[in-house]
Amino acid sequence: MTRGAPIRLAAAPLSVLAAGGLLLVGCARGPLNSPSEGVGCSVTVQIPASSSGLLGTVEARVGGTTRRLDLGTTTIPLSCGQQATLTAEPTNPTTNPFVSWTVAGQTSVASSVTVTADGLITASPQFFVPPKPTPTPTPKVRPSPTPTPTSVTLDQWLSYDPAARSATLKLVAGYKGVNRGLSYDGYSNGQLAVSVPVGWTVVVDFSNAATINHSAVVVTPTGTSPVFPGASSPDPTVGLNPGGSLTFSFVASAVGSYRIACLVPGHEGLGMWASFTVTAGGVPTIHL
Ligand SMILES: [Cu+2]
Repeated sequence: MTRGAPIRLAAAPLSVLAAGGLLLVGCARGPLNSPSEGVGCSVTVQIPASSSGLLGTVEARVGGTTRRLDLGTTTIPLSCGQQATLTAEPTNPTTNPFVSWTVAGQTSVASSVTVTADGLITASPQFFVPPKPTPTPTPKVRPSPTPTPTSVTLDQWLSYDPAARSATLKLVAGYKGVNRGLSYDGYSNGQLAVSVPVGWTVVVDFSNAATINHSAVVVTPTGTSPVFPGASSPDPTVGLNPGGSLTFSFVASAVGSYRIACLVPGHEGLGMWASFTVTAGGVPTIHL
């Protein structure tokens, strides 16, 4: 058969279809039964493209010939009045079961429908596509707030923790041999002046860098005993051995002007004392 073959060959379409061609003799006019030419009858099967690919087998049987259809749009010319049976079988009935055929605007839930070509018919199968799971929103990571510094370091000798209301004072007796070792942190005669707010805890890291024993005690200018419980290195009149170190702590529980003095006999009088003030408020300070 050729395109010039007689028009009304009712039997011709099937044989041509079987040969895989689409050049069918129309039922109306012209050599082609193509919708693009606006002539004749056909069924156009549209299988929507899916990201999942073809979800099932779609076939069109015309007469005794079955043709498998692929994704997209396939127009099968028919003789007007000719029937075509459209079948859709899901590849995976569990996840993508067949839903319906839509033929000429009407819906059929049967997986196989027979249409009679009375014009340009469109048909489309639908397979169930499970909805995509809602993506779990990625929890927004909140930028952690800049941590409040838990400790403020004023210098190498004094730091404090406002939240804990605690100050740490490093006292090195005889540091660098200042005042023949009768000094704290390199200062004597009250040149080292530390203050803390009342109620704060003071931790004293005391070490002895001198060649003789020394101690450290919070006293009044003329006192010989600690003004706050615990505000003394042990056995202060004997003192800590050279090279030794220890820690003691106390609560600065009363506002006032005090000293940190060495109570090894004679040392305070030779200048081995620092100024220690308990203030009514504020934050710890150190002056050198
Ligand atoms: Cu001393």
